[in-house]
Amino acid sequence: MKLKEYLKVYNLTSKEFAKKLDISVVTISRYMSGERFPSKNILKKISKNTEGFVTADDFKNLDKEKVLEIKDKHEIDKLAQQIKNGSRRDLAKAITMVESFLYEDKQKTEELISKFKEKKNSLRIGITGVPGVGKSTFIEALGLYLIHLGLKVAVIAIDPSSQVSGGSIMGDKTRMEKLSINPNAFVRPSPNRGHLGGVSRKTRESIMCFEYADYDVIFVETMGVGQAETSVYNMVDIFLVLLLPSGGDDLQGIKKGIIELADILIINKSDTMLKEAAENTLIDYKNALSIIQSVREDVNPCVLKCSALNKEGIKEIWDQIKVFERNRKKTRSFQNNRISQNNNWMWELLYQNVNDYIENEIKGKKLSIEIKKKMNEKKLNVVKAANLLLTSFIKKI
Ligand SMILES: Nc1nc2c(ncn2[C@@H]2O[C@H](COP(=O)(O)OP(=O)(O)OP(=O)(O)O)[C@@H](O)[C@H]2O)c(=O)[nH]1
Ligand SMILES: [Mg+2]
Repeated sequence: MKLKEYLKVYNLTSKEFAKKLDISVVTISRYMSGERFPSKNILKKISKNTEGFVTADDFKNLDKEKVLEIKDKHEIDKLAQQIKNGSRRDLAKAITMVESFLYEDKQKTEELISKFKEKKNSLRIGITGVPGVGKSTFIEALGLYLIHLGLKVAVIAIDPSSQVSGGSIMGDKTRMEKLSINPNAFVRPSPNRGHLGGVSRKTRESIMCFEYADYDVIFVETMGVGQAETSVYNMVDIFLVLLLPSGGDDLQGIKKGIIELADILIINKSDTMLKEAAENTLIDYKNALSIIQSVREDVNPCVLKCSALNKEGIKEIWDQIKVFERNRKKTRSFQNNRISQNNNWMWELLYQNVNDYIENEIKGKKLSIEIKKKMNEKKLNVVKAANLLLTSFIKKI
């Protein structure tokens, strides 16, 4: 860890730290800027005073990094400003950068996100349901209604996408034709790259970009497969589960676990011949909810019906969402939920980064290949081999 970063975490000034080492503040500034390299003796003292987190490696190439940083920082400053000014082109550019897995883009994303301040009055809404239930049609109907109310709407549609190319295959298949061309809306299909069965690793960063660009409501549409729902649930304020009208007594193929996450269960396609079936399904789920315990403590989930296609029942759903929002803000559970989501996100990112590090920096190294060879020759058992890799590389992470 760089000394500068260490001091920042502990709110220590260079002067205070210099005193601990018994050196002048000028000297410590030179170490931090890369102008001078600390002696062995000083390095020992630094290590002792930083729980071993700041080592000799952290003082190498500091001057080179700085030149790169200034150039990139300038570019990112400009990008952030353009997003704030409402440039759609730059917003799209930022999201592409955020979604990128290139090391350089990752660094730029970190810089960009550090510029963002949390938009206090945004609302993040997750929407899930089996394929074809009408999620996109519903978002289009509700989105257009919200724009009519004067709000700006963003949609992140998580793409089932080819894991092979890693690209987005949904493209024009998002079925939000009117919303996607509205100047107060931004529809973004997002490739999932096989993470958690359908949720893009970068969805949270994209949400932040939209909020910085002053979008009021951000929808996240997920495919309703695997663990995707839980993952989206953990990044939104309100979670909606769309259901189909069914024949009556069966509670569809949807997992009970998903019902427990829902704030509102919505029976869609309550129109034409399905109207009566929708009414029966509504009653079934109302009964089911009386015996299902919601995951969130202060939530009394409810069931509503609508026809996304005919735009019926949309206002009632929005009114209910606003009731949830108001009540939770009153009890502060809304704010507390965001704080705990943020904490979980930090750990999640750490796991992801360690995973990336193993993939990119450890697996291909000569030492790893050699250890693997020894293991295959039965000269090293698998547990020992894994531990050896861990202890060899952990110092470098
Ligand atoms: N009758 C009726 N059809 C609807 C309604 N909502 C959506 N549909 C139709 O259902 C089909 C699927 O709708 P989508 O909105 O694409 O469903 P989705 O859940 O987003 O589908 P995936 O993204 O593939 O999971 C389309 O043909 C829609 O026109 C509705 O309220 N009533
Ligand atoms: Mg869809």
